[in-house]
Amino acid sequence: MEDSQPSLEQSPQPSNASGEPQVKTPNEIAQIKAHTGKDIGGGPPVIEYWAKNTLSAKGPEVWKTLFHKSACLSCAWGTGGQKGGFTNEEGEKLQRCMKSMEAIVAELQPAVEPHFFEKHSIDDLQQLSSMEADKLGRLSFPAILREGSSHYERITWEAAYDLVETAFRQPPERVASYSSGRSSNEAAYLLQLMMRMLGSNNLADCSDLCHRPSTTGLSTMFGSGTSTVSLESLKQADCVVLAGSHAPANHPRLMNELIELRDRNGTVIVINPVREIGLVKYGSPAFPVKSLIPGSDIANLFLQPIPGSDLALFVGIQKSLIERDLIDRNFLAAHTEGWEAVIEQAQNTDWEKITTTCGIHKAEIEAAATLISQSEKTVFAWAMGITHQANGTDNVCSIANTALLTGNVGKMGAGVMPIRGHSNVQGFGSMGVKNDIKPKLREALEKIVGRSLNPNPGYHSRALIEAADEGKVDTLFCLGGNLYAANPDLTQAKRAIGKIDTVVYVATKPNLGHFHGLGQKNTLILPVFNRFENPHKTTVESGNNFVRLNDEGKSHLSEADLVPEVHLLTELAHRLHGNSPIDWRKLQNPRYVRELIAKTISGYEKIGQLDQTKEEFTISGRIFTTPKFKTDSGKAKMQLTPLPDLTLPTPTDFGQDKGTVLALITGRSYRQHNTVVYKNGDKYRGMPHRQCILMHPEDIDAGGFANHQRVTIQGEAGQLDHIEIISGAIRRGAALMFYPEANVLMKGVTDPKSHTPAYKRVPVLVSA
Ligand SMILES: Nc1nc2c(c(=O)[nH]1)N[C@H]1C(S)=C(S)[C@@H](COP(=O)(O)OP(=O)(O)OC[C@H]3O[C@@H](n4cnc5c(=O)[nH]c(N)nc54)[C@H](O)[C@@H]3O)O[C@H]1N2
Ligand SMILES: Nc1nc2c(c(=O)[nH]1)N[C@H]1C(S)=C(S)[C@@H](COP(=O)(O)OP(=O)(O)OC[C@H]3O[C@@H](n4cnc5c(=O)[nH]c(N)nc54)[C@H](O)[C@@H]3O)O[C@H]1N2
Ligand code: SF4
Ligand SMILES: [Mo]
Repeated sequence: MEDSQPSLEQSPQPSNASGEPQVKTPNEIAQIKAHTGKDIGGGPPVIEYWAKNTLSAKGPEVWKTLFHKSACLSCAWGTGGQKGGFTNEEGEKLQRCMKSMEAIVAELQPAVEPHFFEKHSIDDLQQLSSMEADKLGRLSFPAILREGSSHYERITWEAAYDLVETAFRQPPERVASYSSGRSSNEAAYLLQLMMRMLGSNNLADCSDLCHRPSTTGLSTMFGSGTSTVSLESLKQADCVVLAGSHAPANHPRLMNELIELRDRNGTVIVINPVREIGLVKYGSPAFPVKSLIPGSDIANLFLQPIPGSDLALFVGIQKSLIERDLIDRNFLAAHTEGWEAVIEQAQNTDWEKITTTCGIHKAEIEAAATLISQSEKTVFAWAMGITHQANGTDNVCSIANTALLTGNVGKMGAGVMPIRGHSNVQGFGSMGVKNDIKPKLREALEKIVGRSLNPNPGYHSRALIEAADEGKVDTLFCLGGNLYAANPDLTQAKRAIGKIDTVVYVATKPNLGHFHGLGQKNTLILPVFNRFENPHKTTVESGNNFVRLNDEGKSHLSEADLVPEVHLLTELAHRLHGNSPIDWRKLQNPRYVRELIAKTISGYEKIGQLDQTKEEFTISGRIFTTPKFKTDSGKAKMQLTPLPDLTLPTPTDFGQDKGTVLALITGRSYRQHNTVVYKNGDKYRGMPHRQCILMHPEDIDAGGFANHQRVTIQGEAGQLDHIEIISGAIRRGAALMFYPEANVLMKGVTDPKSHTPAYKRVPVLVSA
């Protein structure tokens, strides 16, 4: 078995032995259907879900929320806000997807039963699955688990504030926060200001586990770390390259843009080791007649690289463009730096090395290059398949290099577009929630607080876990999220958080972290209103750099003892910092927070007038419609991107003499939001429950396994037993499982430039 491992993964896909470009055919769709019973993504099940929920007893409340003037809770594609629940920034209607409703329905659950925590010990709670934890309902009163106690118990807000205040009065380097991108810009801004005034830059954030390689790579190259493309601009593209994204499940409205692109004869190139059915054909409810039932064709070209090898594929595309003189040398000379070295790098990398690294035939790589060169305006878009790699930042740079070589950044209809995750994750970054503060922001904040602030970087998410594991953290304040289950190596995450004295979870619903990520002395759960329930207006920022205003709302939980996040943070900051130079209690009205944001956050000037104008806006200085970038020279700085070494371990490395070693992709099922599972199984991939591993039929045969056989999956950090093999449309040598369950398997291997974990290329051993 050992000998056959590398070639298993690295041989180019057998279906393309002829070297023909790999375009989907009715036959291939039939193959996927044979595995999954599905021949399109999206389609009628989406409508069934809408009907079921909007016609149920909860229906009126669901409709009310859908029409509430606030941004969708779910993903950062962004919709809703002042234009109304179903309208995007371009004024187009029907821009709400089933995922949006799924998130709303979860928030509209009744409260956790008042005596629930008295009846169930922490041992009981630790038996719950992610889905069971979420289905307990909404958190509705503050609770604490004290050292030596077996049960969470109710606590008053006053007692909770006292405890948290005391916990924060530690040396600043021993205090840390973690945050997740569903809270508002105002809450995010307050969090970082409160922490920085303490002297702590330990502002770990979920983006560390997500798009940080995009921010790192794009900032280096363009002086701006977000998408250079607006929705308006995307609508003018004639080609989209979509790498490492499962948009049909995670950014469904983006699929409408791809359908419209195909309708105007544009081209979609999909790069994904998994032949996701929705990226082949997708039925969108936004186009009920032409698309919903028959499905719309999405990919013109579907390339299935080896997990973690996209950089080699992009260098291959560059090489092919250079060989045929299809690059834009005038553009490069005028608007970029370092282009000669990038060209030289591609020229000096031989085809053999490129094709064996990415596992794709030269002819297919050339076909992709040809399609890009034939297009006037190409948008290069990507998500976690690109960033969740040990060379995530280099991956991003290789994509941006390709875009620059073809003159595709700095004009309408073209550019680089990281597809962001959480609905306000990008806003958190803009508000300065990151462990390393930009000098410009520090200076602006120093003016407000009238003294100097700590310039040294604090802990990002992985460093936080490592530091906690070394006993260097006393207090952890989590504004949303699930630090425990989002991390690699759950055994380490649990142990590390367990060494922190006080852990505070500000949350709307219970999750695995509240039951496994327990502090050594006190663990507090502090319940808050969600976005559409706050008694005041808040804002969020989409991945397309559009700022939305959320109206005030009302919670269905009339008896609940909840506070707004802004209130919680200002109260805590007031206790810690007093009322001068900042009057924190005044900031309980977030309109005053917006005034501070306008003064200190570059590009956000318009937020200062938002309360008067209600005019949602695109952040200035980020959408590049001319090739003038925000670097010191105004030119894009192209980067060298060395090819990765993708050698897999052998069974012996796992302490076994047989079994099949695969490169495991861990990601989301169709019915989950990050660590929160809404429903088991994934119909579109033919995976009936969560304890499945998706494998190529030939890997199943070659390993002596059978479809549906239960096997053991061993990783470097842990193992999972009784996992069911599911034969599916994935390339040879790769496999796919769902997170967070799979996070017991992997060690925290990270990209050295961004510190983001390599969740998408986890070496595992499959054995009977
Ligand atoms: N419904 C729903 N929506 C969500 C979320 C959710 O959980 N549920 N989460 C939100 C968040 S925080 C995020 S970050 C985004 C995540 O959105 P995605 O990035 O789309 O989510 P993943 O499930 O991580 O899937 C990544 C895709 O990358 C592919 N892939 C894996 N490895 C590679 C590789 O080496 N190369 C290439 N080219 N492709 C690869 C996988 O097969 C998969 O199709 O979605 C956001 N939106
Ligand atoms: N193996 C593997 N691991 C991964 C990934 C992967 O693809 N594979 N993906 C990574 C990625 S991209 C990300 S972003 C992380 C996600 O990591 P996190 O953002 O830490 O986790 P979530 O599951 O999104 O957090 C959900 C919780 O947030 C709370 N919440 C929801 N709304 C609100 C609100 O309005 N306010 C507050 N205070 N709390 C709220 C609820 O209690 C809910 O249970 O996971 C990462 N981990
Ligand atoms: S695509 Fe994203 S932002 Fe748009 S409705 Fe769906 S979940 Fe919400
Ligand atoms: Mo994410």
